[in-house]
Amino acid sequence: MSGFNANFMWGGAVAAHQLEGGWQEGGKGVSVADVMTAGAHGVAREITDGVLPGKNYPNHEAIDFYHRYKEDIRLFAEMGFKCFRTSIAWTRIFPLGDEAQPNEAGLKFYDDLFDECLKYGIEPVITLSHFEMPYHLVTEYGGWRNRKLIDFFVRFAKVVFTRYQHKVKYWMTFNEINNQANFHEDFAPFTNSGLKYQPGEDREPVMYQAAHYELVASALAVKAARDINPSLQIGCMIAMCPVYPLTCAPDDMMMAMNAMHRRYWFTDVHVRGKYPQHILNYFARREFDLDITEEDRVALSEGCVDYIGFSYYMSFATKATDDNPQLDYDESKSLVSNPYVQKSDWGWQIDPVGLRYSLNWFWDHYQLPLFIVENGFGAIDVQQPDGTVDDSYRIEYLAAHIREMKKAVEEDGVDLMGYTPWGCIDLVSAGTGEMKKRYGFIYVDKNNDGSGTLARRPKKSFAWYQQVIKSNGESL
Ligand code: P53
Repeated sequence: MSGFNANFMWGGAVAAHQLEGGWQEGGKGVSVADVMTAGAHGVAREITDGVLPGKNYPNHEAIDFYHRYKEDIRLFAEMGFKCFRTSIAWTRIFPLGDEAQPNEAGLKFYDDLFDECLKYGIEPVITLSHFEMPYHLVTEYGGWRNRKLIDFFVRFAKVVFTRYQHKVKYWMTFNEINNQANFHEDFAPFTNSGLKYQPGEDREPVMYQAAHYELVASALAVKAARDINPSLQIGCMIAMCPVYPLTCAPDDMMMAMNAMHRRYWFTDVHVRGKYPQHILNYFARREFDLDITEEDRVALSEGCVDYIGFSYYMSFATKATDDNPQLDYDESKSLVSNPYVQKSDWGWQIDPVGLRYSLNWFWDHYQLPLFIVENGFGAIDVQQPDGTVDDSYRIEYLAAHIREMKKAVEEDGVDLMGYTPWGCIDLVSAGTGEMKKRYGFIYVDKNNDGSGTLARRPKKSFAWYQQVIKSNGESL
């Protein structure tokens, strides 16, 4: 038993659009996150045609990190963060996405932000595309259904790799690239890929085409990073929700296997540089006519990632049904409730053991270093009249997950680089646009309707996580 190594990367994770605000400052362009209204559990966020008057767009101000980042990073430093995962808002660097030259004011903002982190010895970990691509690329090009997006993304990647190579070592290309496996809903296709579908359009091949262009763009970015500075480490970012069979009936097991195929082939391409045969056979069976060229195949094989970043919040369960003889997994209708686990107020299945399982699954498949770049408990926190928040349920959730992560490292021998819990400071929920779905160690006084002073205040979990880091995961 060895425990976590001495340079284990404890920290926290956020994404630019969910906390920065300042949506029009420093020359920033409109992103896909800027045209999404606030929803709620069971109420989808509305994707509007541009920014419309009278609508509530929670990401426009978010928690105003754009102006308050010094105060927030000081609090992260107080907790003892070794690293801080955020994203670079593409629209601060290329406001429209298709410009030839980057926006200096945007580049300067991230220079200052990274300097502020480094001042405290906090290493920035950066996602290039986290649900915030330029909206102009949606209206002018149809989002990632268009091959031209590859060049725009690679240009963006090269600019930021070059600019920040001495400040940022760890990068990831596309956040939760596999969320779009759930293509029947409007959310993931839009946030992942800027896809808007025509009524009646066959969505599935469009999703595979968009994902293919993203995978090629990711591979070309990895290759570019190595040319710019071989010390840069570029990872992928996968939303890991392991899919269990509801029973041990063989068909349920095959259904779960197919589900894993359909959700995680993206990882195979990122890591091994080629498509797994099962998905190629599926494309052939469904007669999808995808634009995948020989040049693309070469690019994929030359741009394999250095590590696997992933989020883990919950596990899924599935079962075979009579009306599905091929046992095809369709995320919008193949999921069932797991009777053995509890659920959050937003219906997310709480399953710490699933994290140990996921770590082993990734390690067994790929033998690449792993990085848990998101994990956390979205809950309604109540601030007491004296300003304190007792979020013991969050401490319990995180401690249970860290215990399982420890077993994966100590008992199972998984190579784990670090752990950055999601929403280390309260921020706008991606899925619902709410403020009230909180994840933070730091409470932010802001409400769903946009009211609040934006004041920051550590919760009970703040001191707890400080001890976790200080003891390198021993004191839980
Ligand atoms: P929210 C679905 C399933 C798993 C992770 O999510 C997901 C989603 C999308 O909602 O997103 C990731 O805010 C994502 C973050 C997001 C976080 O999980 O809906 O990378 O941007 O905020 C939590 O509760």
